[in-house]
Amino acid sequence: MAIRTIITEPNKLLRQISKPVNGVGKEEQKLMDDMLETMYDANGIGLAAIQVGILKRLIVIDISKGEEKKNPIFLINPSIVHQSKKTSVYEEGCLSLPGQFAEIERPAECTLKYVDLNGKQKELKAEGLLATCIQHEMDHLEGILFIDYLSKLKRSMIIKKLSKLKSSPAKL
Ligand code: GNR
Ligand code: NI
Repeated sequence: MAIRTIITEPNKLLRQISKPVNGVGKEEQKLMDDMLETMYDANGIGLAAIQVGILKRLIVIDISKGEEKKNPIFLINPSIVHQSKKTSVYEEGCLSLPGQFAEIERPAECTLKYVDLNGKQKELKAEGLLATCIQHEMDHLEGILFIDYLSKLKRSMIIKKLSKLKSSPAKL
């Protein structure tokens, strides 16, 4: 296992569309292992491969809290088959937008199809924080970030802040 570097905005890679994976082999398993370790190290609840610079439709998620038993979820080539009309609002953060948070409205429930670490087709119905996290991660696969749901002004302010942060020697 290894911790990989998380790409932050502004970076063109974060706007790329990730490519479907053809089967689950050692390479994918190793990468998802690294992604999980990288996510835990950064205290995140989800991570898409594109955030470590790999254009593959791979996601790791674990919304368990500190004391609780770890509960990692591995999603390969996920696709949403149903989203509820009912929505919910969560304050979202993103490891690729360090220090930035905003309330985002999304469908409260979603059902998805995906391939698991063993290459098996699975279905999952999610609600609450898990549903929000899944949709946030699946947006990454399409090159979408949560700031895209904010006004143009708010979005450009956040990007400006982050580019300043990158160029300043006193980095966070
Ligand atoms: O760590 C994360 N927290 C979070 C909180 C609310 C909604 C979504 C997320 S995902 C984020 C990690 C991340 O950037 N995943 O892409
Ligand atoms: Ni994110």
